[in-house]
Amino acid sequence: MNFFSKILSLLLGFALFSPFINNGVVFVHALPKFYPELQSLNRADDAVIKPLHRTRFHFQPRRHWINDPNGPMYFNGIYHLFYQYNPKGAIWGNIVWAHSVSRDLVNWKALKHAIYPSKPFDINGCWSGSATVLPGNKPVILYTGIDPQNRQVQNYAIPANLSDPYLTDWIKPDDNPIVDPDSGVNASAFRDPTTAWLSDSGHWKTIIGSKRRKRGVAYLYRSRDFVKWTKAKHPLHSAPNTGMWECPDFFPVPLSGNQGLDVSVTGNLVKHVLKVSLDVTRYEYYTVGKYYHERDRYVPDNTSVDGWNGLRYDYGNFYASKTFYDPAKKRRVLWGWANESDSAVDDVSKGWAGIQAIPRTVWLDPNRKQLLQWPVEELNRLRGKQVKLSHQKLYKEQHVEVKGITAAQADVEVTFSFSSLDKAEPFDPSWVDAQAVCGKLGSKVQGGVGPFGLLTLASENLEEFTPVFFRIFKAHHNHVVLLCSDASSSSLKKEGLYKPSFAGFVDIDLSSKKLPLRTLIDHSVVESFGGGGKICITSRVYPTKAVFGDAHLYVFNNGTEAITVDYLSAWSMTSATVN
Ligand code: DQQ
Repeated sequence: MNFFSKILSLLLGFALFSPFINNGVVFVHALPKFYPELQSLNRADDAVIKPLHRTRFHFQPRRHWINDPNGPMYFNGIYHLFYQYNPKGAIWGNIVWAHSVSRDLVNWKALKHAIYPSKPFDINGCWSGSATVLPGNKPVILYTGIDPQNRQVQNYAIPANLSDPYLTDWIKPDDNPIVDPDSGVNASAFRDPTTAWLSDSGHWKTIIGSKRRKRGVAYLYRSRDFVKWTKAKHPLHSAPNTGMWECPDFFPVPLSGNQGLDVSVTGNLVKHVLKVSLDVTRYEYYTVGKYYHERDRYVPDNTSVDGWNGLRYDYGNFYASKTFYDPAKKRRVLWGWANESDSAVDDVSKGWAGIQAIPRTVWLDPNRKQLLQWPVEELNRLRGKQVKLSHQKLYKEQHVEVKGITAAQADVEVTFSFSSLDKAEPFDPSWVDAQAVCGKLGSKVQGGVGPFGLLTLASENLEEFTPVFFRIFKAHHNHVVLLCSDASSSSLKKEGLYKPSFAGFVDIDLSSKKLPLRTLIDHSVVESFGGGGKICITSRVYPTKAVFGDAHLYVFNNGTEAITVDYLSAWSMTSATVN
């Protein structure tokens, strides 16, 4: 889909964002919309929280609105997750940093809010930011405050008591703000400082997301003491026509292996990744490239598209993401926000809105052109009853039920195989947008090799289902693999739902004639990892029939080429203890 049709589909479907038109270009609103009339002054209590679509092993607070993950870090054996939270209602507003802690990234304990508006430098909001653990094991948070003039300024906060294992209380020193928008910077587009890295020269460096007209920009700041910051002459990176860069993230990955690295590592044995969240599309993209640390310039590799059509962590509902380095397991872990796809009115009536996707380990694909992602290994501890299938043939128009697990709360790993690609449908070179192809062909239009995959959250008679499936096309010189997570038939509810046919093309070697897929199903979220983590898609869905014990899971094939389920393992997932 081109930029305009992407925006249009957002406008048609997504009630949360309202459009405005500028020079003939349709934009969606920058931040989530503020609905003064829907802000409740009374806390919704547990009695009014609607449990129907609440997740059971994804991160969410007990009630109200959440958005971006903030300042994730590991400190003295404990994982911390802060997040943007509205303590007063289920829509965006009154934003504070809520705080939860965990020993395993799966079970979480809620603490009191860590940072909330209280000083002139953040009186109108405590927006996104990051944590950096300074030498001597001292965490510091950098975050964006909204000041009385509604300017975006950058602040720091430090733990009140380093010997408190939970770091419950945070102090915002009086020398804040530490970075003001200077005259060359748009003060209403200057936010979301990254985890800082330390250079050989002894300078700390951080980037702050911004825009100059329509150019997305990552401004670079340097400091020796973490308090006095100076803007570098040049941004670390910028790209034309990408609009505001929210929540940038910048980190090294080793050239080989799946270990993570501390953010300060540079050199010839690493590449760097720069991710930005595009305010205009509400999608993110990242590039893999080289960081020239002496000049503080980042240059994407020529294999990485720098712009709207760049690589995405997730081709579905996943935004404002942030990684952190976990020194305990030597891995880099990615958090991302999966917003609701229902309406603001639905959210108010549910009493809650927003989840975090399952934290994912990320590392560089051996092809060095993209990242790979996989749910953190600790999630496997929730796996309960297991059922298996093997060597199951699926002829065209066939679906087979995977029985014996809780299909509304499950983890499924499957490898499909096919014996030939001869029947692959021709690929139309004008199909640049995977989501449009998925929307057009879906799972119901018969293909050659595919569509085949899973029917998740399916009602018994398939009035409702969310298919996650591959479809393989024959292009001029190669084959093109599409992964779709199609919400168009996910719910019988007609009004107020955004039901996109999310999809991405995946660069995958088909010589083994096998395609693996892992899908996490959790009541209102279907989170898929195709090709061993080469492509991820998260959908939010709201079934009315396929709920709890009435949800079913199937494998299916709707292509003329027979498909084999080489091996499938599905587990009922037990519920995590979340907040
Ligand atoms: N959310 C925060 C901003 C950030 C945006 C405000 C991204 O700091 O740019 O809640 O979702």
